[in-house]
Amino acid sequence: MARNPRSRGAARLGSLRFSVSTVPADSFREDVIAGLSLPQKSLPPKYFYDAGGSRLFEAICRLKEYYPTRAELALTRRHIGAIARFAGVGGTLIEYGSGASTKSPLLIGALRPTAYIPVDISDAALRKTSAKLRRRFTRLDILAVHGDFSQPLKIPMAQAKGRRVVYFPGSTIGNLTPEEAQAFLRTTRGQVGPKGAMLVGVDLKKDANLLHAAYNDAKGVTAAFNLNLLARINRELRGDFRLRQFRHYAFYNAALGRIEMHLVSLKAQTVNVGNHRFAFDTGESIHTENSYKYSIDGFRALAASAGFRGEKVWLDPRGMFSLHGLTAI
Ligand code: SAH
Ligand code: AVI
Repeated sequence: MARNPRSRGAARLGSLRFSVSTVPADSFREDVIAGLSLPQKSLPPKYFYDAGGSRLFEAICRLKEYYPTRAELALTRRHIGAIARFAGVGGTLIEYGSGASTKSPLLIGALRPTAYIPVDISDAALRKTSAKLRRRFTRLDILAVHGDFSQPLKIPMAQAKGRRVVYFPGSTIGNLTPEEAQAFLRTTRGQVGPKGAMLVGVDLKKDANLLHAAYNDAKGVTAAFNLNLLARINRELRGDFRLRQFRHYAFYNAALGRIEMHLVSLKAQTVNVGNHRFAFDTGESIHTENSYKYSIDGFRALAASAGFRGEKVWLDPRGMFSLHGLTAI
């Protein structure tokens, strides 16, 4: 007799579905024109991540100077049992800024969620990673959302069974201002509900020399990642930035507790983006990214202001990086 694949005892296969939330087609153009019109020119870091930018970020993660990925991976491996006890098994795992999902397989393996919802602005990274996870976790339902987490998002919550756990690794929260981070945490608190939890990877304050090295690597991969934003503007918005006439510049701003990345104009020049023209003085910069570094107590205070209790914190053996386990207050 032929076996019915749906009959009891047969392994149930998971599914892979994609949905699109908020990624308005014109927002890139509008944000670039608005940002380059400011007295301190600036561009939102979320636009780093086209297909090339996502690949460059993965190359950054492999650099010897860029410690966050290795440190977070080490702490996740070391504490995975305690992390799973904190987050609980069998619920729904929602990951913001999933990218290459380097650490999520560890979490999926230990938490055994019924559904995994990765959310990313990079369609290329989201598709590649979701397909990879689908092959590895054949029973898991993957509901991939291509969307911008700085805007209201439609997460397919109807399919979220059990406890909701939001995972936000990589210190991507550090790329938000503390005010934006607070608003994001508040929204997340609403999403997970009173019984939910959040796991947030947060880079820690440390010796400014280590920070400086991490964002000024010897191979120039971080510089290429930063300059790729201008190449993307040229390609997608009819820009004429000459990449050789801009230099990557990153430094630790101790007063504000953040790495700042800039692109500095090496000469007085004008640049066109579509029909818009922008003048640059020699040495004038475009501010492209902040990467805030927190103390453990500083991050707990931020989480508390958004309705989360800092219940647990795990560190890597060198105390470089933290993973916070938050529950609803
Ligand atoms: N979580 C991964 C990747 C971190 S890189 C890790 O820990 O290694 C940051 C990721 O967040 C990228 O994949 C990028 O595409 C995504 N991202 C950045 N800003 C975003 C936004 N506003 N909305 C959705 N995804 C965003
Ligand atoms: C994704 N994000 C946490 C990285 C960071 O460290 O702020 C992006 C990055 N920028 C330069 N190098 C890495």
